[in-house]
Amino acid sequence: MTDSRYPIGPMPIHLSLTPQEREEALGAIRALPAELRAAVHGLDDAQLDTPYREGGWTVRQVVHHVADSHMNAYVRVKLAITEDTPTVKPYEEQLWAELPDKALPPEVSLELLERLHTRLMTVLGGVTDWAREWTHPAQGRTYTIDTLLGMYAWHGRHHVAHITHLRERQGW
Ligand code: NI
Repeated sequence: MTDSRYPIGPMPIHLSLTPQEREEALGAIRALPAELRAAVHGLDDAQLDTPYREGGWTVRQVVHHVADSHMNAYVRVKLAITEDTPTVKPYEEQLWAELPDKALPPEVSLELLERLHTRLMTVLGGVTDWAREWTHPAQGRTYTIDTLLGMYAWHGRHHVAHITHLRERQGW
């Protein structure tokens, strides 16, 4: 049985990646805006407002959530590069997903993600030390920029799969 919440399995937490794994993760992050755009292509408003699973976010909320999350990713990467073991700021993603911007057209967040990932990929292109650390206050341990790569490569695919699996199930 696959858990509809975790169509590609749980988020990986790696402290270091091999050069090959890093290239793969960078490729996934680079590809995400186009893959998310393709995942929602052609959906009408009623389809966009359909939960991807019972009790879950709508397709529209999933798209806006990816933008919320990856804005935080961008900030976390820049903090990790520019400060010594910074503590990142967690956020209440469920509450963020209920704010009034949840009703905007997905296009707003698709364009945001395209621009954001251009900047994120450019920043990542300058990283020379993938082991630079950061901490998460809830977990009380340190992670690395490699950890962020693995997390956010997974995160984009995870949410794209929510949408593509819904479309398969619905025959959309
Ligand atoms: Ni998420």
